[in-house]
Amino acid sequence: MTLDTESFSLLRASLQRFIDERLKPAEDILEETDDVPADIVSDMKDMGLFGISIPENYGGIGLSMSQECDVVYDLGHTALAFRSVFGTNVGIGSQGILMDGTEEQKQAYLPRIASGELIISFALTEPNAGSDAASLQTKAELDGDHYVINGTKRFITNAPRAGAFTLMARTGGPGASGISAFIIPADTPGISLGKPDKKMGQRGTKTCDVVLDNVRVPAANIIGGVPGVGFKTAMKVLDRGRLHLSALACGMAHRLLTDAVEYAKDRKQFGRPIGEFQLIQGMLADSQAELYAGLSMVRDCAQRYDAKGGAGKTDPEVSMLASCTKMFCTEMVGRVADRAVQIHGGAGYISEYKAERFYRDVRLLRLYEGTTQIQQMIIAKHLLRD
Ligand code: COS
Repeated sequence: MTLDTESFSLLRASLQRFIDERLKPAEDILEETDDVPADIVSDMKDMGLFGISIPENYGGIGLSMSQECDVVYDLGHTALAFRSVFGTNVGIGSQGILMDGTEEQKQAYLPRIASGELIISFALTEPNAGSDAASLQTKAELDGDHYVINGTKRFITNAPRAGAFTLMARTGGPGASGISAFIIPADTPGISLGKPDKKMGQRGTKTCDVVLDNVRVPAANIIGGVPGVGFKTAMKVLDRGRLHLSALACGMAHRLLTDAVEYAKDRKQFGRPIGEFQLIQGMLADSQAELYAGLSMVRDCAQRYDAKGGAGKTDPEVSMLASCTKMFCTEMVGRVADRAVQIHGGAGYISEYKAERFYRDVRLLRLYEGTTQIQQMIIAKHLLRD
């Protein structure tokens, strides 16, 4: 799946314009209101952003992983909450259906996900199952041709906006092989939402608990109709998601670095712009070199992902490299953000300047879709196994 080069260049150019002309000027409104303005969401739908990763025959734009990473890199140049509005539709919410769903499920959900009519969330994490996802406790018990689901999902991105969930629950015994992935409409009786999470950063993103109390779902809502393979679906979705987030991290690193360079050229101390001081130059140069390394990893890994057949084609080597990329890029943007604050001096600690805000925003990248320590485990496991 790839969009032809000419259409892709047009898409990217109009997206970059949208980011510069509409999103960047709305960064303060986002921060103040803790929400993405409705007219921006509407424009995002018109541009097809909710469906970039969904094939054209299901109503999407059908970007390859490499193309998706380019687009997400661009989106990383502004507050991360903008991308989050459609991030779950593009990534973790929709991809399980695309990878492992039946044709009927794809037809029923993907076109509405691609258009943005339906927001879909990914519900894996629980109060007692975060990094150890295979120990999740949400239970789905068979009752005739339905499952009855009980449990609590935690930190679910876009849950307050969602019309449906891709939700992992236990249909069998302990461990990964007892887990199934369900598609669950958000208005199914028995589903309720917790209070909105108050987070360190990324204002404008929406997360909360999803509580399931005797939620009855047809057995036909298991993704692909096959119980017991939901953990693998989730892992394949996360491989892809980790690459997506790596591109986002690089975009934000570039924004932070560009802002820091501007500040260093402008700000005068000791009678000179601070950019003339070698200690400042060192921080800029380290950031640039690390960004280049991260971006090279993203591009290489995305190309390998596409070469192996794209979404859902399991390749342990590419999974491992996606973890390397996620670990490096998200840690890298943390260092770049820290230096950006440092270069801004006292102003870097004041909310009027974006360095302060983005410093908090990027902290999440090292946590979600697998912490750095989980990426280390995946990488080491691969090395020791081979
Ligand atoms: N693609 C396909 N299959 C995969 C896979 C992948 N990337 N990773 C694991 N699997 C399969 C394994 O092959 C294994 O299948 P078999 O039993 O048939 O061999 C099964 O899934 C279980 O895998 P494993 O034994 O490696 O599972 P673990 O319980 O050891 O957990 C980690 C693996 C820790 C990597 C996993 O739990 C994880 O990614 N945790 C972090 C979760 C996360 O990112 N949460 C964020 C939520 S979204 S914001």
